[in-house]
Amino acid sequence: MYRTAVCPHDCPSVCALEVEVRDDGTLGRVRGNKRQRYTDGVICAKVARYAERLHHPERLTRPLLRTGAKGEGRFAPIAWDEARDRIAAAFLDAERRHGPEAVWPYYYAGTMGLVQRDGINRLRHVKRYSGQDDTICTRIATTGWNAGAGARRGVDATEIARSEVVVLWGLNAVATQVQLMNFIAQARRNGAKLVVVDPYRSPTAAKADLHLPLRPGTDGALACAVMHVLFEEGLADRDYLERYTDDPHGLEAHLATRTPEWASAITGLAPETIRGFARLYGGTTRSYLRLGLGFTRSRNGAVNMHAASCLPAVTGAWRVEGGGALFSQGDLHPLDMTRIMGLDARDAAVRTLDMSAIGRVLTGDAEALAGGPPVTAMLIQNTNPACVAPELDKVHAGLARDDLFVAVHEQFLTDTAKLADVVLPATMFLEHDDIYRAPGHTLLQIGPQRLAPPAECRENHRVVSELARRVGAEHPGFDQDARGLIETTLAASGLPDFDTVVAADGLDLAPAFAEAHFLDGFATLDGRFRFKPPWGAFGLDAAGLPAWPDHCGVIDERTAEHPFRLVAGPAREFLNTSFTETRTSREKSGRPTLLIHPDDADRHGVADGDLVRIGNRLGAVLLHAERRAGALAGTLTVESIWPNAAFLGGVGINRLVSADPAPPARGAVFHDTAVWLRREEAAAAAAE
Ligand SMILES: Nc1nc2c(c(=O)[nH]1)N[C@H]1C(S)=C(S)[C@@H](COP(=O)(O)OP(=O)(O)OC[C@H]3O[C@@H](n4cnc5c(=O)[nH]c(N)nc54)[C@H](O)[C@@H]3O)O[C@H]1N2
Ligand SMILES: Nc1nc2c(c(=O)[nH]1)N[C@H]1C(S)=C(S)[C@@H](COP(=O)(O)OP(=O)(O)OC[C@H]3O[C@@H](n4cnc5c(=O)[nH]c(N)nc54)[C@H](O)[C@@H]3O)O[C@H]1N2
Ligand code: SF4
Ligand SMILES: [Mo]
Repeated sequence: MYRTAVCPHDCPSVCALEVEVRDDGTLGRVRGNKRQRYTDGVICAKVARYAERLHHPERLTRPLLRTGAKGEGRFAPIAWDEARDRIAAAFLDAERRHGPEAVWPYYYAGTMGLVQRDGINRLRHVKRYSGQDDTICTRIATTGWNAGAGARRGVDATEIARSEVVVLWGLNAVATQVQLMNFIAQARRNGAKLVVVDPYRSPTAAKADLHLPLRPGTDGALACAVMHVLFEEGLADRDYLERYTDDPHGLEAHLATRTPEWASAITGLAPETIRGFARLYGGTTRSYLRLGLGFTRSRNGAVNMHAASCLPAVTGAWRVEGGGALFSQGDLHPLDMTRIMGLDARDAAVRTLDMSAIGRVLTGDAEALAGGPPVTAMLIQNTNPACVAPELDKVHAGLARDDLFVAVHEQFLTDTAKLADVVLPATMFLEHDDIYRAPGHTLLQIGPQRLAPPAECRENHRVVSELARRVGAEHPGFDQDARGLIETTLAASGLPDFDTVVAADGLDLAPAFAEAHFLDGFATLDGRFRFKPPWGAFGLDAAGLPAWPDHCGVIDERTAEHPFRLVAGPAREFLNTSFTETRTSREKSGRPTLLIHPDDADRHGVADGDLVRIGNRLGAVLLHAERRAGALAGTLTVESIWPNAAFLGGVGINRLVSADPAPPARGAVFHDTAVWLRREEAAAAAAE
């Protein structure tokens, strides 16, 4: 029998699923729900074989207590009561010694379900534990988008089917958002062109009519030169500009010197390529700009996102169906999250720690600790920082501290769980209730429990609520079950109830055409798109940011010592580090591989399959090379995020990634890394 479900993984698509529940209560096939208009029956291959993950023999099913040294990975099963008591005792002890800020609940979006993901904050707020600044993924992009448009919403992605030009900017849709390729295929049947802006020949770039392989971190320059050409060649919509934007004349004057030749020196793209792109983009208003996250993971990412988001305001593409832009639908119809997150108990005076700087926080960096006490106790849910966070060596050293107690609630013994004192087994999405919104589309969906949890697995909400009781935290949210929290949240948000939403395959929150296209005005104070953003309003660190769209030269530039730029993006068969535990995903992904331009490879005597070492001030990483054309010389790419053990040196690619915050509002700079490279003799490498 097929039952409806919602994919919980950290993916903008948040697909509507149909899952086969077999008579024996196990999971059979998984397919996309054709009735939901965004998913339209299309899902990714890794979730289509979900039974491999859900019924995995290595899945955690019992609480574990560390028996060996930290990080050694030796554990013994214990009873839930004992596990819970140990965590509660450690939290109370930390509080007694250093105050509640010594406890740091840490989480991210391993599940996107609002109850199971965000509920940990209720415990945090009620207990005044340290806050978490959620900077690891969307912060830079959100800042840059909101600088211009004011709110995270935009043109429905299904309109792509009616577009004449589709631009995927820093977005690897084949790997990270497969439905977009479905809509793009429909548009292309009517002659639409696909443009991909990406430093490397990603699987998506390989399918493009025009691929712009610019240098990483130079998108602001490209966007400026495109706008320069749009003004110069009469492709700007002056009527739209006067009605809907803040200062079009100031922008045009500023762009006078931002020529394709100027941008060519920065981006590495030929001036004629930039002109060609501008003419293609400006030759129609049915141009859809789908702005991804990849190009924002640089120190200048907010400025670059803002610059790119200016394009449809210059051509007036927002006016027509199939025209305009989308970064995220995250701000459509805000939900009242008070009950789930315990917002009514929040104390703004409690310190907030930058999650991306977890390595610095746990190794006692005073600035990262915001002048407060050390962190000595943690509960980690839905995230694997020992693999995915920047400055991995510091993360590992911090998590291995003897005076730090770490509980990890997980589905598998991840790199982070291996460093824990207590490991708790978690349910998977089909084993609990939750409610989901989606960055990539407009549907609010509920995924009801469809299967019984195996052995002793428990959902996040239950773990948090039971821990709350033992540490003396009181809030009505701890007394409700997940379904109750969902009902409360829906009612408080003025929405229909649980059963109604499930029966309807989700609730479509899509606004009317004019609102989606910002034709009633942008979400800014005066309703105008801002070419000249008030950067200071978005964060404390706005001093060096340019007043207008521009190239902002704060990236980790190449130097004689570090002549390459490294992009470390997601891999198709993994979802961050999820699915790295399944055999099929691992086999299809091969091994950690450095993609290198053939000219660079020749210069360094590197052949396919050779071992190379890349490094910077933070350390070095060893991996196998593959010669791949399609990027500019000087750009290296690794499709990751492989577990640490997959690397010969035992530490993953984020050893090289800095935890420096991007201005003005923080955010992790995963694709902003200058490195050196050398070919390694196999014997020396094997000795590691
Ligand atoms: N299969 C799969 N799907 C995923 C994930 C995964 O790991 N695997 N991760 C999920 C998560 S958490 C997220 S946040 C999303 C992210 O999904 P996307 O929005 O696609 O973002 P990224 O994958 O980080 O980067 C996309 C592309 O940006 C390129 N890029 C890097 N630097 C630059 C630059 O300076 N300029 C430009 N123009 N492009 C640049 C990268 O080479 C990459 O191909 O995907 C989600 N979906
Ligand atoms: N080099 C490099 N590093 C990156 C990135 C990159 O592009 N390049 N991307 C960054 C980005 S955008 C992100 S979002 C992060 C993501 O990094 P993570 O947050 O670590 O990624 P996930 O693999 O999505 O989820 C982590 C864990 O959540 C667990 N989990 C899933 N559901 C549940 C549940 O219901 N309960 C519990 N307790 N656990 C659950 C999974 O088993 C998984 O191990 O990585 C960042 N790191
Ligand atoms: S991982 Fe993304 S594309 Fe795959 S099923 Fe889940 S939401 Fe859809
Ligand atoms: Mo992410």
